[in-house]
Amino acid sequence: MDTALLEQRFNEKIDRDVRIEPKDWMPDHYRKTLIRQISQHAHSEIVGMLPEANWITRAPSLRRKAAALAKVQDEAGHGLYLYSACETLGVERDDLLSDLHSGKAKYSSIFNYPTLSWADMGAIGWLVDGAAIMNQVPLCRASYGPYARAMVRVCKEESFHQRQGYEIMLTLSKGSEVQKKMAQDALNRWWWPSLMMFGPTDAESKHTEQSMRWGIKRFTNDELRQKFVDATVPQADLLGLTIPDKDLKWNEERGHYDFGAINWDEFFNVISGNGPCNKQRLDARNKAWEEGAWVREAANAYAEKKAKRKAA
Ligand code: BYC
Repeated sequence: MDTALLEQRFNEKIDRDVRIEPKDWMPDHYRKTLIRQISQHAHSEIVGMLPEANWITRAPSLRRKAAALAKVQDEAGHGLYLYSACETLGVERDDLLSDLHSGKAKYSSIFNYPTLSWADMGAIGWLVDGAAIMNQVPLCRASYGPYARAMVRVCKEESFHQRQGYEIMLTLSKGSEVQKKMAQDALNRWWWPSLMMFGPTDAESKHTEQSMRWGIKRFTNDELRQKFVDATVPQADLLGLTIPDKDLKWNEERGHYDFGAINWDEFFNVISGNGPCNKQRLDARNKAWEEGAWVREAANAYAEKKAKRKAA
């Protein structure tokens, strides 16, 4: 069958909202866009484990420690589902990881900020996982089957993460003056980076238009950012905390909150590798990769031995 006909069939499937599966024909650009987005997402999950893992030993109670451990383990699992989904597109996991380790591949800007206090665990769960859910629920309807199916489970776990984060914030904001101050300070530091997670404005976004046409993305970056602000402001009110934006105001006419200007210079600086923790995060991933070499070797040796025994 010639390429034009294959492309026509592919487009018809997209128009009818029929899922594209690994063995189906797909345009090269569609495949590459998926590999880029899914691998960046997978990297974000495993780099996202680092700022929180830092607090497991310092969690203030056994209950908090167990929840933090479960959350970090879930993130490792999300990384695995996503690397597996990416492999169905014909790439090798080792190559994806090597791009992460060399600094070539991107991962979410948010994980290049430091976690300075316990309240940051609350703010990350509430805001960062909250933003992740806002972005990822529509991805459960993405046009590529393995990605969409991976997202269903990821979103269920993310909603547990968001709730545990909000509960930490609730406890702190109803606690002593010092605890309330910690919660406010964490909100002050995480609010703007959380808004940046949704990516550049629609006018600046390189990939949105094509990804929307292919049903990889279902909403634009600005649409999701607005949904997040609208959902989160009442949650901050309930906590009795103040969002650090003097321009934040309900707009009766639009039926949305207006919010202040985002510092896009900061965002582009962070995604170019110059954020406060980029180097630390990549060093930690590289160290984990090197120190885990014996596990990979042992697993390979075991698999080879098993295959030989089966063949004998
Ligand atoms: N950070 O054309 P655009 C999580 C890049 S957290 C870094 O709009 P696209 C978690 C973008 O890659 C989140 N880079 O791109 C939560 C592109 O660069 P390249 C992970 C960013 O793809 C808690 C350029 O800027 N979630 O899961 O249409 C604990 C232009 O952008 C960012 C996902 O990855 C950013 N924030 O839209 C643990 C969700 N934003 O590739 C883990 C899936 C943009 O041309 N991904 N860039 O060099 C998506 O939905 C989309 O990829 C994005 C960006 C909305 C993020």
